Amino acid sequence: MQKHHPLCLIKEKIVNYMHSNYRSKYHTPRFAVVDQLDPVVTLKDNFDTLLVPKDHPSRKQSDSYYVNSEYMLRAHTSAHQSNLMKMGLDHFLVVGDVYRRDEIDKSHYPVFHQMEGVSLIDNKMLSKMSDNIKMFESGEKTVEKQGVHTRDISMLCEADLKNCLIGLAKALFGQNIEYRWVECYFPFTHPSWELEVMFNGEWMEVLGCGIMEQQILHEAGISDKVGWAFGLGLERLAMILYGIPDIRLFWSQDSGFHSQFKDATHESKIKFKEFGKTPQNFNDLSFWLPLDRSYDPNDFYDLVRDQGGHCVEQVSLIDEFFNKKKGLTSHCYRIVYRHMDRPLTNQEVNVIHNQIKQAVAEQLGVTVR
Ligand code: FA5
Ligand code: MG
Repeated sequence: MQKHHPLCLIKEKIVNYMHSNYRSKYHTPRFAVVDQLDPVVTLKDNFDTLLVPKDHPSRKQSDSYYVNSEYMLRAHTSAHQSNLMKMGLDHFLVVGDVYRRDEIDKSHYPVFHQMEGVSLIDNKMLSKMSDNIKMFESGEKTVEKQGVHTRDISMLCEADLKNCLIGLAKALFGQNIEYRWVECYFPFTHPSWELEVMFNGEWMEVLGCGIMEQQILHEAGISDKVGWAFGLGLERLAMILYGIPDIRLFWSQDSGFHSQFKDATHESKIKFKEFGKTPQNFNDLSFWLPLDRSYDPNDFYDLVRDQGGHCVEQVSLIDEFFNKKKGLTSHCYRIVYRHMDRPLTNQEVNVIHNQIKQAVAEQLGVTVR
C-alpha cells in the first residue's frame, strides 16, 4: 500500500501487465484487482474450501498463525478464491499480506505478500481460443489431468496459464531470463507447477499455479467453466527485478533503502545498491533563500554532492516557511551521512557539514544556520 515501496512497484508492474494483455469486450481490463481484504480469514476458507486434507502439514499449529479454532491469519491469498467466485467474478487478482511460520533465510519471512490470479474460461471464451473442444468427460485422473476434464481442455488451460506467466516473467525480467517449470502438488489444483527463476546463481521459486480442482468451482456454484489459478510471491519477484539480496530489506525503515526507490514508478529501471551495514548520521541546516537570484533545491543538492561526495546518502527538505515581516522564505534540509563501506566519525561528518555550510554561504550568498 506504500507508494514507491518496491512491493508496491512490483504490484503495479504486474497489474499493468495483466491489464494491458487481457481486455474485455469493451476494452476494459478483464481482471478485477482486489487488494483490501482482511487478512483474518476462517480456517474453512484457508483450508477446507480449498480441499486441503485434515492431516496436511500446512494445518499444523507450527506452520500457521491461529487466532482461535475458527480464525487464522491467511497463509495464502488462495483463501479468497472461492468467495470471490461466488460473488460472480470470473477473472481477478487478489493482493495481500500473508502469514506463515516458516524457515528463516534470505528468501523466507513470516509475513510476505502474494498475488493470486484466477481466470475462469466459459464456452464462449473457449470457442474463441479453439474449435470444437469439449470441457468435460467422466474419465480417470492421470498425471496430466483431472478425471472430469478432457485432455484437450486441460492442455489448453495449461498452455494459457503458462503463457500468461512466462509472458509476465519476460515482461518483468527481460526476454533472456533463465527459468524452469517444476511439477508439484497443491490440494486445490491439478495438474500443478511451480516456476523457478535463476537469481544470483541459484534457482528461486517465485510462484505456484495449476488448473483449479473442478470440485472447488462446483462447490462455488459453477458448473460450466474451467479455471486456472496462480499465487505469486511478490517479495521474491521484487528481489529478482531490483536485485534486492535479502527479504528483510523490505521491512527496512532505513533511508538507505527507501531513497533508492524514492521517486520511482513501476516503469523505472532500478538496480538496488547495497548500502553498508554502517550506521547513519544526520545533520540539519537551514537558510533564508536568496532574494537576488532564483533558487531551486537542486542548486543545494548539487553543492552537497560536490562537498559530501559518497559520504552523503540522502538529503531532504524537512521544513519550509515564509516570514511575512522579512518577506523571506526559509528552507531546512536534513543531510543523512553514511559511507557505503565504513562508519564515519562524528568529526569527519562535522568537517563535511561545515564545508557544505561554507559552500552554500559563498555560492548562494546566504547566511546558513
Ligand atoms: C501457495 O501459497 C499457493 N496458494 C499458490 C497457488 C495459488 C497454487 C493458486 C496454485 C493455485 P506456495 O506455498 O508455494 O503456494 O507459495 C507461493 C509463493 O509464495 C512461493 O512460490 C514464494 O514465491 C512465496 N513464498 C512462500 N513462502 C514464503 C516465505 N516464507 N517468504 C516469502 N515468500 C514466500
Ligand atoms: Mg511452493
